[in-house]
Amino acid sequence: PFLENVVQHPKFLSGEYDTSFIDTSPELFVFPKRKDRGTKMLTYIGNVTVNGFPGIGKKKKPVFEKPRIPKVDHLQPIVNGTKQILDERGAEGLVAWIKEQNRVLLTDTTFRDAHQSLLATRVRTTDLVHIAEPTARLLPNLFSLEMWGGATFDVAYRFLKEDPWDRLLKLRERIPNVLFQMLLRSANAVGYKNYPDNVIREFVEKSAHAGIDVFRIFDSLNWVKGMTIAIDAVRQTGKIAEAAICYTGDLLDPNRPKYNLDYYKALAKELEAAGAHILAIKDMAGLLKPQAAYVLISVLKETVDLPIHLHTHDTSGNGIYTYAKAIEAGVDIVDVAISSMAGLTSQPSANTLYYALEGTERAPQVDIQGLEQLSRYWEDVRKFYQEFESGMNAPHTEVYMHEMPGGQYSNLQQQAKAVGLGDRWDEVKEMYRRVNDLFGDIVKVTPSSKVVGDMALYMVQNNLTEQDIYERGETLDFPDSVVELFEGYLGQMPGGFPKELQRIILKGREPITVRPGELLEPVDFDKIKEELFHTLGRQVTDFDAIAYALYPKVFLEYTQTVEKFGDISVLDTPTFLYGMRLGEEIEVEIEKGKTLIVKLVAIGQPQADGTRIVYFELNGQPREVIIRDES
Ligand code: 3PY
Ligand code: ZN
Repeated sequence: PFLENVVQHPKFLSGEYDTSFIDTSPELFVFPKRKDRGTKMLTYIGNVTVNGFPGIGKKKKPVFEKPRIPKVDHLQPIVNGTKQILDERGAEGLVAWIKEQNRVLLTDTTFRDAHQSLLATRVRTTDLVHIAEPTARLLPNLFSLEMWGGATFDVAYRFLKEDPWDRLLKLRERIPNVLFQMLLRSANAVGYKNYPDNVIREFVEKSAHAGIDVFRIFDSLNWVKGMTIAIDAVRQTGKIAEAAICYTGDLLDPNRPKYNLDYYKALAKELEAAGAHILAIKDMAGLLKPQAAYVLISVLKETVDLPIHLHTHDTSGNGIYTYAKAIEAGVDIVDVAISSMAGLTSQPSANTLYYALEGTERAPQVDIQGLEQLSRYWEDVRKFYQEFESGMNAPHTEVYMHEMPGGQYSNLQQQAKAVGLGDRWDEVKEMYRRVNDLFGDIVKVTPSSKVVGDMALYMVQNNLTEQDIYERGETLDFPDSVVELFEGYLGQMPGGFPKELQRIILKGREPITVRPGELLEPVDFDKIKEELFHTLGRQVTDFDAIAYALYPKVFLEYTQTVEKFGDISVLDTPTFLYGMRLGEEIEVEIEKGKTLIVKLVAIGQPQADGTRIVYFELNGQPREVIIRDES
């Protein structure tokens, strides 16, 4: 182990060491404790059985059916797809190929936005891995699979205690033929605040290297200046820079002129000039009505010489009609989800769109039987996560009033409950819209949507009106996120910030008007690696260093969990979320070819010190673990 520590030490690797290296590096003598993976795993299972899972609590584990995995012939070669087109012809070649297609192309969001919007982003890597190869075989004609980014990165470490990079690598290995797409929040990367430029560059470079092909890049205020570093970084990697315009307001409403056709045309031209390969229209709340879609797509097709990729959410129930009109107007690619993971706050259903367009010349090239088989799998898997459903179970046209993004609805609802406003939810939604108007009609998407949500909760909780803000604002303590927005730390707003409100919120402080990245010190990744090596006592990857740079606290908590319980990403989801029933037996494949058989035999009574003994059988041998009962 000593030699292993030496050869893995960042100083050694970088060649920056001399004869004092060993004497001045005590971490070389820190050896990893001998791992007993079995005991760690039983400790996790015992703990979740006794204490429950965050967000679910202590619920009896339901009996779930084994998910129906489509039968595919593993021996056949996997059919080539868009990934090979990009690899062989490069970014420009792929763009030329898209333009040659007459049929509408499809992006499947099931692996990312669909579960971010329906299941609080909780779908785990194991459930994706099990359906990866069938997806590659059944849907080889997809344009792309959106499978990373947005909230999936943070939630993986924070709640699922697994490594999102590992997810990317595992899926890439199993899906060699379809482009992998991610959602990148420009200077906010996959976080909620602006990061230094070198963090964005490093993140993009390593993501591309690990398997991302298409980067959908948006800025939460549609501020193109805030997108330039990300666009440039993606272009440098040879991958696809898909720059997005976030759609907001109501294009055809003459009473709402701020976000009109001229606004979108100007933005589209700016993004083309900034180096976009593809233009995305990101309708994150599902506000783009059918006729507006027709007008917008028709005009943008004439404005720029880029393929256009449309993203919407089906919250209002109008999604398929909006897509039909956009397809009529010549949109190149649309975002859909497998039907059992589609609709409501998620994307419109791929299966439904197939039937809507059947027999027309723009019908997508997709195997409907494949979609149906995949839908059965997701129908089963979705049940594992039922505790994370939002409770919305019918079209919700109110979205045209509050304009909340698909992914925010259930989140803000939880936040409202947490601060005791659960029974005033209708007021919160209405206040969300009023805050939008107070802020001068603002684009609402992560993280600007979070700021609007924070302000709405703050105003409802303190019974404040717009008038109170103007009259008593000097004495009010606004949420930090609100202050940061008005300071300019998320970038600049279309048409500028409302001046008087800005003055009140900043209480005399001057806002910044430059790109926040110009003011932030670059992150020293070598230093991070050295510090992490010291803290974790193990080899540190580039991936770890990026994760730490993005969210140090979340990443360290994740590593502590892994230290305590081992790699729990290998557990099946029902066991991960609910633990085990008495007498139940499960199999856990901890590595290829190595399976543990675990049986829960008994749970002892609480002892005087607040612990319980949980009795298992591990591969037929009795094993006990001591668990602190937190109730
Ligand atoms: C995200 O940033 O996570 C989004 O999905 C925005 O729509
Ligand atoms: Zn979305």
